[in-house]
Amino acid sequence: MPQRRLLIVLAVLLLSAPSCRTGTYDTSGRPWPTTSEVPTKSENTASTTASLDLAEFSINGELQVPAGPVVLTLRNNGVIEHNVRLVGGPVSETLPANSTSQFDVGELAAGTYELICELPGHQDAGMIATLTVVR
Ligand SMILES: [Cu+2]
Repeated sequence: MPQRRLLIVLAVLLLSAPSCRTGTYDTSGRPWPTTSEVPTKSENTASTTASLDLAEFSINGELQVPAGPVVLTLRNNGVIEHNVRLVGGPVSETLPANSTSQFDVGELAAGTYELICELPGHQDAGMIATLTVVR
């Protein structure tokens, strides 16, 4: 009776499979990893974060970063609003006094870049700095 034997094997498999799975899921007590915790191949280069302080009228802070993706954490310590333009590249949002903002400037190759505040008169008053990107 080979067919009957096969049916018994199938029945045993069907009955045992759910109980195995239940044990594995319920006793771990740990959440499954979310997709954000599993890096994809295109995201395996972590971006560098550098902090810059804005004021009347200056741009100071971490002005040397390694080549690659760069995010600038801007802090406006001044009493009026400011922004930051990577000359030849993107511009940040305009920050009100006493606020912070993340400014993703993208991927930077080694070299020097000028950072300025674009609000009228601010660059001439001193809001200009050189960001050095090193290999
Ligand atoms: Cu400014």
